[in-house]
Amino acid sequence: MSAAPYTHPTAWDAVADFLEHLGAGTVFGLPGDDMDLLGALEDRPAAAVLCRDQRNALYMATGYALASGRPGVCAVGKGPAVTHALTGLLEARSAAAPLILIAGGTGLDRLGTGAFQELDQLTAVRPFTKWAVRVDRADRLPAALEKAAAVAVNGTPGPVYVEIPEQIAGDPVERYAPWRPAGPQRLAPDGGTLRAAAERIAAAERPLFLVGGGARNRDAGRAIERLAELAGAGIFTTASGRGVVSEDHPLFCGLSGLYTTGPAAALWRETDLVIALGSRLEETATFGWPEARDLPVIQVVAGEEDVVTGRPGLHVLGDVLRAVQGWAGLLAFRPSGADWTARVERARAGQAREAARLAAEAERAAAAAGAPSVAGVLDALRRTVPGDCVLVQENGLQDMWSYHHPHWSCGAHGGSVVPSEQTPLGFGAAAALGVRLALPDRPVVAVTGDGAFNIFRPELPTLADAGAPVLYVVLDNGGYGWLQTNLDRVSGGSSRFAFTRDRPTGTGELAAALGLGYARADRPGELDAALRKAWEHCASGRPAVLEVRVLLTDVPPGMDEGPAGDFPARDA
Ligand SMILES: Cc1ncc(C[n+]2csc(CCOP(=O)(O)OP(=O)(O)O)c2C)c(N)n1
Repeated sequence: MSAAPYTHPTAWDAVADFLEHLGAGTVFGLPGDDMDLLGALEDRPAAAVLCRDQRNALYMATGYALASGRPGVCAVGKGPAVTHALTGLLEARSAAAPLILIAGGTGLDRLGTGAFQELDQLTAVRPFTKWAVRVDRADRLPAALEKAAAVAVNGTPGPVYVEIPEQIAGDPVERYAPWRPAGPQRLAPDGGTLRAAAERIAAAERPLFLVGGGARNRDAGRAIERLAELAGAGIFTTASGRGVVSEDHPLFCGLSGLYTTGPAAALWRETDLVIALGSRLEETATFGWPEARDLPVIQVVAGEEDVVTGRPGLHVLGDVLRAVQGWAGLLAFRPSGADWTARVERARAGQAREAARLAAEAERAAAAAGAPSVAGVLDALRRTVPGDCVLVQENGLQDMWSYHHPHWSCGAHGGSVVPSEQTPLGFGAAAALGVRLALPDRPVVAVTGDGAFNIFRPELPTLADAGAPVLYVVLDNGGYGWLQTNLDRVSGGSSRFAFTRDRPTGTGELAAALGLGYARADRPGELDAALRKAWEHCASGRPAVLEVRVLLTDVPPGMDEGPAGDFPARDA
C-alpha cells in the first residue's frame, strides 16, 4: 500500500486544513470543552468569532454565507450546544444558505451509557439539514468533509452537519489526494423545458418577473433586467431576492406579497404570467396574489425540492443565470406591448407618490407626539450612509417600513440580507456581524426592533471583539411592539398584560463599557445629529448603536388592517 501523501496529526487539524481549502475566512461558534479546533486554527489564517450563544453563531455564519456566496462555517460542542444551534439550522435551511456545522460528539464506546451531554445529535439535526453525518473512523473524515461541502453549496444550498465524536478527535488522518474543488456547479436547464417556457413568456401579454433569493449573485451583466426589458415585464423581488436587481430600474416596482402596497399591488391582479427566478413562492411573497389556479407561473429553481405545483405553468430546474441567458438567446421576443410597459412604469411612479404621502403622514403623526418617524429614519439613513451599504433587516413591526420600496431603496450598488420565511427574531442583528466580516469594504447597517436587538445583546462583546463596524439602528418602542399591537387589537387596549414598557434600555452604558459608538434620538430634531454621530463611529472602524424612540402607532404600509394575526386582512 502506498504511503499517504497528506497527513494530519489530529482530526481537528484535518478539519482546519479543509476549512482553509474552502476559503472560510472566519469560523463562528463556541467550541466544546476541548480546545482542539482552536488549537488547530492557531497558526492558520482563519479568524474565529467566539460567540456567547450557538444560535447567534449560526445566524452570523448564515449572514456571512449569504453575503459572500461562500459556505459559512460553525463549530460547536455537543448535547445542548447542538440543540441551541437548531434554530440557526432552521434559518439557514429556510434561507438556502450554504452552511457547515461541525460539532463534537460522545465517543462510540460510551454511547448509551448516560455519558456527559450525550444526545442522539444526528436525529436532532436531520429535519433541519440537507445532510448529516457522524464520522466514526478517522480515515473517513476527508471524504465526509468533501461531501458536506458539495451538498451545502450545490442544488438549493443549505446547512450540513458533521459530527466529530471523541474517539476520532485525537487520531491522525491520512489523505491520498488533494482536497477536491468545492465551488458550486451551476447546472444548465434542460433545453426542451427552456424552449417550452420561452414560448409561454413570448406569448404573455402582461408578464411580471419575481426575483427570489435563489437569484442572489446570478444577475451577471444585469441579465435579469435586460430580459425583463425585452419582455416588457415589470420586476418585483421577494424579500430574500432584494439586492439582486437594481431598484433604480424603471421597471422595478418593489417587493411582492406582504410588502406590495398601493398602485404596484394592482399589477398582481392584472398580470397573466409570473416568471419566478429563484423563489420558492412562499406565503409572504405570494400574499395577496390572485387564486392559484388563475395565475400561471414559470418557476426557475436549482433544486427539485423547491418546485411549487398547484398553479398552471412550468418549472425549470437549473441555474437562474443560465436560464435567463438561455431565454435571452432563444426568444425572438414579441414585446408584451407598450401598453403593459407603460402601465408598469405608471405603477412605479404611483407607488413613489403614495410612499411619499404615507411617509409625510407618518412623520406628521410622530412629530405631533414628539417622536422621530421610522420613514424619517430611513430617509436620514439614505442621506447619511453611502449607496453601497448592505441593509440587514429584522422582522418586527416598525422595522418593516424598510421592506417597502421606495421607503428604502436598494440601488445598483446596494445590498440586502433579510430573515427567511421562518423569521427567527434576532437573526438580522446577529447576521449583520457575519455580513460585515464577509464584506469588509462595505458599509453594513442593521435596522432592528428593540426586542430583536435584546436577543442579540449578549453578543455585544462578541461584536466588540470582532471589531466589525456595523451600524445598529434600534427602533425602541419599549419591547415587542408587534405582539403589543396584536394584543391591543384583540383586547381593545384593556388587557392587564403588556409586551412593551417605557423604560431605560441601558444600551448606552453597555456600549460605553465595550468601547462601541452610541447615540440616541428621542425627538425628531435629534435624529440627524445622532445618526451622523453613530455613522462617524462606524466610518472610523468602530461598531455603533443608534437608538431611536419610535411610536407603536408608527405602522408600516398596510399593516394596520384587519384582526390580529400573522398577516393583515387584504382583499385578494
Ligand atoms: C424566535 C421568534 N419568536 C417569536 C417571533 C414572533 N415575533 C414576530 S415580531 C415579534 C416582536 C418584535 O419586537 P421588536 O423586535 O421590538 O420589533 P417591534 O415589533 O417592536 O417593532 C415577535 C415576538 C419570532 N418572529 N421569532
